[in-house]
Amino acid sequence: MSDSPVTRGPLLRGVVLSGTGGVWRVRAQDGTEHDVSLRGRLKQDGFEKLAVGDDVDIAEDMRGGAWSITRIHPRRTLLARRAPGGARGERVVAANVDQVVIVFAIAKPEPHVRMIDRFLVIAEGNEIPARLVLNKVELGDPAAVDALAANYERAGYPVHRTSVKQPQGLDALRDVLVNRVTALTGPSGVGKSSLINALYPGLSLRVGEISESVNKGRHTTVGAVLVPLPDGGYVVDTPGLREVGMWGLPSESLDHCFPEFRPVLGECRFQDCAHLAEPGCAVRAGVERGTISAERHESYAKLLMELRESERAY
Ligand SMILES: Nc1nc2c(ncn2[C@@H]2O[C@H](COP(=O)(O)OP(=O)(O)OP(=O)(O)O)[C@@H](O)[C@H]2O)c(=O)[nH]1
Ligand SMILES: [Mg+2]
Ligand SMILES: [Zn+2]
Repeated sequence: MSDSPVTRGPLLRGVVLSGTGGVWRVRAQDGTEHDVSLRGRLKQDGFEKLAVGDDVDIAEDMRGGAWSITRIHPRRTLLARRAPGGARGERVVAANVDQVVIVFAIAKPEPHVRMIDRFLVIAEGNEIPARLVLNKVELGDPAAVDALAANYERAGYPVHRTSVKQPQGLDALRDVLVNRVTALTGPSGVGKSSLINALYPGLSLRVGEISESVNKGRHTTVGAVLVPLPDGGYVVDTPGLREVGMWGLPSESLDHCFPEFRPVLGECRFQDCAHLAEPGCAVRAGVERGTISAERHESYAKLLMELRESERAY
């Protein structure tokens, strides 16, 4: 590159914490943080695709003291919002997210099962493991908590029962955040910030507020923000996930996003069974037998209608 500066400070490896389009904040393995830009060649290679969570090499430009990204390492995972109709043109929310942690409250606000299932489908659609946190359990009748949890445990999701007000379940939750990149999500008021503050008292992290305040400012292109945790790992705050809009998942793939359906998906009488009213449907048979929760199946049906509608509109 004719205009490439002659860089050559030592290379540092780091993680992209945030970005505003041109300048990215990178946290190196030694804990130092740098504002960096993409170098000419990487930029030309189409790396407007660079995302929060990317694992990169950075180097200091010895002429100007500016830092730039010299290499983007292969991604483990990709949390992306697909274009409708299954077209390519996806919008990357964050790279290298290891898990999605979905927080709901037992009460105040009441848990909305359709919304829980929607978050889970987003995780499944991106092939990222998910777990559920039921917070404010001290407000609920234990039997009701168990009944709600059972729907998800039966589907194979780990469920954490937590309370910030009458502390419980906090150590177990901290254990699963350590050394992983976690997209923490859930509706407003369920206690996401309270949980993080209870787990990491020194951190005074206000998950949600960070990206919201950035997004309300001038830099509307800013998506997720990665927040380093004191004992290793990161929490990603993803405004894109919270909106839970249309993710462009092809409607035919929705059944695969319900893990408890998967074992029987080949057994329906019709190969293109939508698991609604078709005769010989193995999924509905599972609902009748009680191996698949009726609530989950109902969510599936609602989400399917939604996806089909958006496909028609597209
Ligand atoms: N009773 C009870 N209240 C809680 C618990 N955890 C959090 N809260 C309260 O719930 C309210 C909302 O908590 P936040 O932590 O701000 O919720 P949030 O999920 O971060 O909400 P947003 O930032 O709007 O997305 C606060 O008044 C908290 O004190 C809990 O375990 N039990
Ligand atoms: Mg919050
Ligand atoms: Zn079927």
